[in-house]
Amino acid sequence: MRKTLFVLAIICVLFATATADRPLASSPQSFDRASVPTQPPQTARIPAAAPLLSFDQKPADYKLVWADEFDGKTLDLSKWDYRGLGPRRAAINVKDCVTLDGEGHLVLTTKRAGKEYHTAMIATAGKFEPLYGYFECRVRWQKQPGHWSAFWLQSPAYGKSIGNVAESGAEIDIFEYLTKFGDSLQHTLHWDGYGPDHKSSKKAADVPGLGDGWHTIGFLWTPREYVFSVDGRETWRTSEAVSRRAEYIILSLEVGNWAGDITAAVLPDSLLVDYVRVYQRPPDRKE
Ligand SMILES: [Ca+2]
Repeated sequence: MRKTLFVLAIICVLFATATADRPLASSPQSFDRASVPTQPPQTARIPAAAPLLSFDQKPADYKLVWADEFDGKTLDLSKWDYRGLGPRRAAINVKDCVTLDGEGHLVLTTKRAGKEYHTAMIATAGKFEPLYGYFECRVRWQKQPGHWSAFWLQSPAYGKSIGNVAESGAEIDIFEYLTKFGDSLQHTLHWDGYGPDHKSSKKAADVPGLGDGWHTIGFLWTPREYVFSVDGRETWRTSEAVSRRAEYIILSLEVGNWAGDITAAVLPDSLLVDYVRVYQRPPDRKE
């Protein structure tokens, strides 16, 4: 009997050791973990696509200032407008390609319409134009070639003052996803207009498992730098081309050869967006 109790005690000690919280060894930076005390420890075996296992990238004192959870049945026009209705690249932006599925998701769709292609773009221009903050969205990618999805920020003064990106702002592509990228997406910055002075910088983020399922894309914008993340893991940090003016949010699908041959696509095909959330430091605290 005493031997049995001794063995049980050893098993308990081993179990407690094995389940103790471990440091996030894969974390490339010191995110604030204090705000997510209930999340389980990460292990190398958790696939990147696993939901809600990532830790919190936003600074601890940031507060939610704007969000769309897409819980309604139609696009909330107090927050968004249809953007660029009409021809754009190799498709036509139409309202009908922007829908909500009634299950909490925005659905941006590319579809055939006779010999044309219809697709979708929405923006918060004139309705919500934040300066700095932490931006996050949760998405499920389109599956077909010939179109790409993007979550991006654009400046109303883009390119107006060449050589002064702080004043003019930048196009900040928080993500661009093409199915041909597979388990990779692209973060891209554009500034100094789209003409001869145009400049850009980009980073491919390779994340195992990225091609399937739902993913959370984060972006922290401060006066000093940009920090991008995918599923809670930092993927790019740069102080290049930092905009210091308010910008608006865009969600889009675009049709073009960059993404491959749209004639080979099985359509309709959609990008699903679970939410867009924006957090900022309270105004009484200096950014
Ligand atoms: Ca939702």
